[in-house]
Amino acid sequence: MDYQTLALDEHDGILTVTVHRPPARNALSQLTLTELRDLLTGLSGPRALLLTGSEGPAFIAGADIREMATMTPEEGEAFGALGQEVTRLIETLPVPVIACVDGYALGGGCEMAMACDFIYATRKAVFGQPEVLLGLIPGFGGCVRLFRRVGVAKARELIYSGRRVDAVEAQRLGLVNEVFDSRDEMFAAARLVLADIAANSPVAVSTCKSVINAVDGLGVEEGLRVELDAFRAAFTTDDMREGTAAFLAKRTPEF
Ligand code: CO8
Repeated sequence: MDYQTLALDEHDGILTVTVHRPPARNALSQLTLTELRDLLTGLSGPRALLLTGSEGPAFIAGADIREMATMTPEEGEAFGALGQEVTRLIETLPVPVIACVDGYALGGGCEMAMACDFIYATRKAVFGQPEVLLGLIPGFGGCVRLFRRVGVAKARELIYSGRRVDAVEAQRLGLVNEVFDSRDEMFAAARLVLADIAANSPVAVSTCKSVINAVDGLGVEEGLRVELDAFRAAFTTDDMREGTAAFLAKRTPEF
């Protein structure tokens, strides 16, 4: 399929999705969000995804302010719902997703990154939720996901102030997994970690992702129940028989 605001590239089972709107600093327009939704709905095939922005000052400079400026409340709600749907599609994809952030990840850009499993960043990356500067609030999951990553006190501070943080501070806060000197190093490291993950049972990795998503917000007892059900289900898989047999036979498993 042809996309006007996305560039796709698939290598070794890793699909790189690049938001490509350089004149608008890769801001998320209705078209971009619709294209992301169409791409991600029912996506199967790739064993992992990298989400990034076209090379330049920004990863994604947020939701499209030009479009939002004249929206009615109903249009704003529909736009927010579309953005939330995209973040949820990313979050629940059965394969690992890494955000590769090189430049500004503001507002909806930070929210897109937070929907990914890990965030890798270059030293040039800048994160923030500056919606209140525009009379808006985070609408693509920022109020829901930021405190889960950085704790409620820091999330409140960042959301109320709109303050931007650089990559090193974002890593210290727990938002970013790793910081790299260059874009190339960041992509190489992302591919390396995905290659490591690819050596593991894909069913088990995907189950871990869905359990971690499912227990988010549950109490300990309920969470442990969800984990136990998934643990039980692992015993029905060929991967579990192969993985344990390979360990005992001192050979590499074939998943
Ligand atoms: N939307 C639309 N256009 C944008 C955006 C954006 N978010 N960001 C930049 N642009 C455009 C500029 O308008 C400018 O266009 P033009 O050339 O036509 O004037 C062009 O990109 C270049 O912008 P700058 O000259 O400002 O570029 P710089 O490299 O100097 O600065 C920044 C880059 C720091 C990223 C700066 O552009 C900036 O601060 N952008 C806005 C960042 C922001 O506030 N983002 C949050 C937006 S709100 C949001 O994301 C809410 C999400 C939830 C929505 C829920 C819906 C209900």
